[in-house]
Amino acid sequence: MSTKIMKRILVTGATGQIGSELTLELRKRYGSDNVIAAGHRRKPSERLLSSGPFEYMDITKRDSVEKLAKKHDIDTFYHLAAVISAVGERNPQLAWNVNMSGLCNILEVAKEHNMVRVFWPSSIAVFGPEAPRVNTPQDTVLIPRTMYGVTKVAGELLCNYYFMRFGLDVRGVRYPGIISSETLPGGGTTDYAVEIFYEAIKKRRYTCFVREDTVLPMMYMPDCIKAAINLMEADPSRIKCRTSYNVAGTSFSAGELTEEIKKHIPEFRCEYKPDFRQEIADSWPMSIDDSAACEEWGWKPDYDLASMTRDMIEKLTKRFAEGSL
Ligand code: AKB
Repeated sequence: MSTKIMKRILVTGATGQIGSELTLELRKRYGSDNVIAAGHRRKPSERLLSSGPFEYMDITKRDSVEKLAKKHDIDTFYHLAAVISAVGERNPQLAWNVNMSGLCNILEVAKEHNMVRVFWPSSIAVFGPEAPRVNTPQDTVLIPRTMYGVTKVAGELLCNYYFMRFGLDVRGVRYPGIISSETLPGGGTTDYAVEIFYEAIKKRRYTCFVREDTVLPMMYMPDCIKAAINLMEADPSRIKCRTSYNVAGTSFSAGELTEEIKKHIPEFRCEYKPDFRQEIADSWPMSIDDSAACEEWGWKPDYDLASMTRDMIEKLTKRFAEGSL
């Protein structure tokens, strides 16, 4: 197993919710010019553009991936580009194409160029209603009901295959819903847990697309970034799981989130009008057993519902006052 050092990193999906913040953190750690941000459709923010190199790339075209890898002498991929759950249910063919051919291209180029390491995020969407919903174990039955979940299960197996067959150092985590104050998520089932904050600040009202009693596992962005970086920087001998690790942040219901926001904004009101995303939410875990990640590479989240809510409200209030929300 490679003990070579990661020096030149390409982040796919760098304009997305996770990519836009992870790229900035990687630039701080590895040097601005050593972290290349790649995006496709979404316009990159001023901060992303001014802090280091940015390139357009079509992840579904192997040539496009190969060209950038060669041009920038890339040795590490953080492959975040994906179509997520709700958009994937509207266009399953697109989700299959982007998620599977994208991952295949990344793994092939990484293998062919003898790269040091690949990070690829899986999701709680790998689980379906047959899996235990409380404290969902690392190893359990994976029969997802969404195309996004299908591509994550297939992707996990593919990553494991490239590790076993070619010795490629691929690492991944199963992210829960991610809550963040910089970039909005792009069409997931857990998006309500981000939108609710934006609307609470802007309008003091929100119509939530899942029931009040819907409980899902969530994670605040600083923990999300910490999970990716800690896993990628862990000694290879500590990584026992090559499909993807369960990682937990904090679990709460939509109603509990509303109550927590009301502690800061007492006039805030939330209505609940479930749509097609309710069925997806009901097929996912309510909480996650992440003991393997904790024991093997020292995973530990920093934020709970109260500390995350406080920080989100502080950050979004500032952005609102500056006119950038
Ligand atoms: C989604 O809701 O689709 C994502 C996820 C849990 O992977 N946030």
